[in-house]
Amino acid sequence: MTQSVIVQVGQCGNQIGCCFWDLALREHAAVNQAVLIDMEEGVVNEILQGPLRDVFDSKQLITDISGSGNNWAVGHKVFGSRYQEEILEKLRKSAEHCDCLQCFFVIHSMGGGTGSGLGTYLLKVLEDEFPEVYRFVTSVYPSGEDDVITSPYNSILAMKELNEHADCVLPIDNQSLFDIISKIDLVVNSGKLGTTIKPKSLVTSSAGTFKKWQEKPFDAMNNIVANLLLSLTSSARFEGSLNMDLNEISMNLVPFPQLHYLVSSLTPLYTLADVNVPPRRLDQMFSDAFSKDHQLIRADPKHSLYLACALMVRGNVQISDLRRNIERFDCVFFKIIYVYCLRQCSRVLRRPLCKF
Ligand SMILES: Nc1nc2c(ncn2[C@@H]2O[C@H](COP(=O)(O)OP(=O)(O)OP(=O)(O)O)[C@@H](O)[C@H]2O)c(=O)[nH]1
Ligand SMILES: [Mg+2]
Repeated sequence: MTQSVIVQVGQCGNQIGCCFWDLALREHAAVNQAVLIDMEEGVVNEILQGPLRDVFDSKQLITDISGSGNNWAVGHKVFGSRYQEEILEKLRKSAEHCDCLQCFFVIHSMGGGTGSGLGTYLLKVLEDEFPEVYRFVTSVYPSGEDDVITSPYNSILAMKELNEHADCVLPIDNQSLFDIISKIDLVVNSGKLGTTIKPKSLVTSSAGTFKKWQEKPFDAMNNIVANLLLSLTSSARFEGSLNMDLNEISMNLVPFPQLHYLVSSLTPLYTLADVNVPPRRLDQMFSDAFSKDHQLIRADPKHSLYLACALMVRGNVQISDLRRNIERFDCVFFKIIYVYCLRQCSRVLRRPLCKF
């Protein structure tokens, strides 16, 4: 079985990371391989005092006091060179614990200083030090109304580094997360919970919000991202003869080295996740996966072209139902489709279809 080292950089990276660990630990108690980095202490200290404190190795944390002040250059240039050796040493230590290191899984935001500046500096360091190990990056992009005034500049500067030094990027748009949460709030507050949104669905469940007693502004949004990462990594976290590694996903979906940004979507979002999915629900889930309402980044692929597509299905799903749906969509707009089916996290079906 392969392993990944998770690198959580900056406030956003650490908050989403912890939400993800909370969910992952519910699924199975595993050995943790994570390095937590933030150039201010607040978020990491909170983690150390919270319910996840025993999950992280206190020797694998790196913090400073001032933060990067939402300045990409401070994170990249100042803290990058100052902490390079210390960070590398901790990354090497984590890597040594892995029998078969599959990838570095970096979580950060684009809009601040540390995650954006230092996070992307690390990608170059990882590339030099571990050229064979994939760098898979989850990047949170600022919304139009972001209160960090420098976020557009930080994002552009970080984007250049992602282009050059990441193997695969999963962009998450805070605006999309906000829209999903707003839709939920609207329905929940109108008292009409039922037909579209069920209690304990992915977005209304508090699982993954590790500080339930004191909800923070990003908790609900982070819960969605953590659920996406949970599904994405499930194939790597559970044993299974046909399971996919994360780097295999990138290998199949990235046609050219710099075309490495994936549009992600998640379903069910509004209804209760069910292990035994009836065929009609499955059909709806397939349709939802390609609708704008379920995407975690604002894009409309229906008006463009899919170069490659991966569908990761968890639960007790019949292969025949999957085939039927692939054929249904193949006619509409797919050029190439790869399907990964995860049956209770233990089986993956891979079936490339080429249609030109
Ligand atoms: N989705 C999400 N976005 C966040 C979260 N925390 C911050 N952000 C966004 O991230 C950007 C700010 O970056 P932060 O991660 O706070 O900054 P940082 O990396 O800690 O860097 P400095 O604080 O400047 O040292 C803004 O666009 C915020 O909207 C979070 O927990 N979830
Ligand atoms: Mg910060």
